[in-house]
Amino acid sequence: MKMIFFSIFFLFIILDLKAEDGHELWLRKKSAVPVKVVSPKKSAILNNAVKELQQGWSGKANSTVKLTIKKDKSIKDDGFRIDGSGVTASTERGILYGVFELLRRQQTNQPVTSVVSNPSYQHRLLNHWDNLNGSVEQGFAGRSIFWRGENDLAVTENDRKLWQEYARASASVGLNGSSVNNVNASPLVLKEDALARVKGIADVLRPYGITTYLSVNFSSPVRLGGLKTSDPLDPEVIKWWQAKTKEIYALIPDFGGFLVKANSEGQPGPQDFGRTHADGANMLADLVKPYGGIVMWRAFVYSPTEKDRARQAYLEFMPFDGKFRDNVIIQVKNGPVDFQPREPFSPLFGAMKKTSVMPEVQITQEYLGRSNHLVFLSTMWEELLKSDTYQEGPGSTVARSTDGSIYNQKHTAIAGVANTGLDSTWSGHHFAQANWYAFGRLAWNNKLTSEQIADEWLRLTFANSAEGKTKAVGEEWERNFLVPAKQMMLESREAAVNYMMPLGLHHIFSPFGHYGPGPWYGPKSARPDWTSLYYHQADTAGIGFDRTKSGTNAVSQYHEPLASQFNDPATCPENYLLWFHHLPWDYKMKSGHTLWDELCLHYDKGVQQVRQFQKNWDQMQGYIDEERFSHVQSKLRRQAKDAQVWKDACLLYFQQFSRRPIPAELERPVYDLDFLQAIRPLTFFDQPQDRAATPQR
Ligand code: BDP
Repeated sequence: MKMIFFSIFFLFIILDLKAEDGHELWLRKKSAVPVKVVSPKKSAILNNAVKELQQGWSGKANSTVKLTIKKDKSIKDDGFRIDGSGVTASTERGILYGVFELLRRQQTNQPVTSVVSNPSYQHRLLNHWDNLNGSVEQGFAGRSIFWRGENDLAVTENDRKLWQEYARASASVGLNGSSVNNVNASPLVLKEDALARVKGIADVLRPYGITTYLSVNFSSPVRLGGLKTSDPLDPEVIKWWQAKTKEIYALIPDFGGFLVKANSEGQPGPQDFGRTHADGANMLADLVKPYGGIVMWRAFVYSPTEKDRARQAYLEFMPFDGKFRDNVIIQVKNGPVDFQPREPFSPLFGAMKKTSVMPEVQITQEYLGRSNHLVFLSTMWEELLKSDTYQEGPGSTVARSTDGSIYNQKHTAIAGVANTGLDSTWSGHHFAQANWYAFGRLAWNNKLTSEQIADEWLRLTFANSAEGKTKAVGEEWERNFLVPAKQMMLESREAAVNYMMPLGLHHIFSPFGHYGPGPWYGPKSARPDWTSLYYHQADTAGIGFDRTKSGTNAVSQYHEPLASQFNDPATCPENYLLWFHHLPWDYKMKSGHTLWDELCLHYDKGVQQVRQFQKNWDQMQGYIDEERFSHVQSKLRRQAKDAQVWKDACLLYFQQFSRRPIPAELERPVYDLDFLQAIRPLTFFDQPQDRAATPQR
């Protein structure tokens, strides 16, 4: 008897824990009360909206919620109005987003007052860098959710279930597009059998209002079609793309369009045939236009011969401003180099006034500790969106110059490089889910604060997950979990900048996977702009990349007053100082410290911040379920080790040039430089106890 009792007891615990493996993201099952929903008609999207209300209603029991579709001047695109009677929108998608917003408000204890909400961007996309063989470029959460193998393309019930969960999660934060394969695109994605799978994906995403897009390889006409050239002006090439486009739209009538990485990092493009980015983009744009499709053409270009990588996209794209079709959107990474822990905004924002320009941010943490480090990226994107370009006077923020507020763009859009994979957590770290969530929320409303986003996400993701009732949601839970966890999230990106690359330093990674430090990396044989030495330029005279007017003059790509501000070390914001300046080690900082001392203080602070996260987290035990608690705890331990490695590696390496002591009050390095230069931090410190492996699906 006792035995049976205990077995049942343990079974309950197991079930309970399993329910909180993180797979349900911010959409954990809620205890709903009955609600009556009046829907104008039956349709795939509306049925989902009704289902969400019935599953998640926590308002007054037996209320009636009316869903109304009608034209209304104040409601745009996918927007909606919520009021006492229900949700009104002009599209079915709008109803779905309104329903999710209504439920979110209920679940996060926000007042459900009358509200009209319109999205900041028309197209809100996740870009999946997923390969057909099932691997994910810069993916740190297991294998692809979309692809298993080039010869394993049949769609299974499991696929459909997972894609549905994915689509629901994305829709719940307002996202409406997914490009489902890597920008380093295999031509094989356009083969008949692969397209059949893409149709399978599109059919599952559609009922959640998600449009499907594909990345295409510019030399597909040669590599797949057997043509002699992929020259975008060649009539045969155009014919080939036209037939392909027709084939795709026959399968997927609401297909969104193409995403293209051309003449970048070895990818083929129009320049291979003496043509321009505009020639290439316009050719594809003309073909998808009759179907209402768009082309997102990436501006991520740089070559080994340009003296400053940060200048290249601007130099290459500005001459074509106004030369692109109105259904081409130039997709620009947030910063001029490559998703570094901190970069100033790309000078293309606001500068291309006659072209649709969309920001691309990276949700997957390629340069921010992968899925090992807790780094809430919302603050980074908020910083980007609020950056003032001054292009049309003060207040011309990146947000306003890309969302149609300033320029008359035919299309507005934003993309985030996804962090999803088959890991049961989806994102490899429970807190990395918050970055997917935050991206969607900011794409919907680029004025939201990270504070609000973190607050919502924490409540939705963790509230009432503690097994013991006493610690479940309430004032105590808010004080002892919500507040410190939010604080940690909001501080986490700055902490990562501190222990990795403070004061404007950038791209000083180990060549082994952009994970650990490698400020020493710079073999003679390597392409200079793929070495750390190129970016930090440290010598006995000082440190930093001189992009001033007397350096590479990258500053002049910014509108005044920024160009002058960045050009002068006295007015350049200190967090961009070494991005724009090469300064002596004894340069006096605003704090009164020398540059060297300030650098030491930042690295040390970063380590201290992560140690504090650990201490705070430990005190949160019991306020959430044990499974997720201990997973995060183990990840934080790993992050603390990595932060120490970063600090020691960078300070000991740079000290060889600064020839100055580490300030006496700071903790001393614990590793030797020789040792750190000899290891690969990712694998060396990947001890089983720190791996916190989560099941793969
Ligand atoms: C870099 C990544 C590389 C991507 C590239 C891109 O290291 O894997 O293919 O960006 O954005 O950050 O195309």
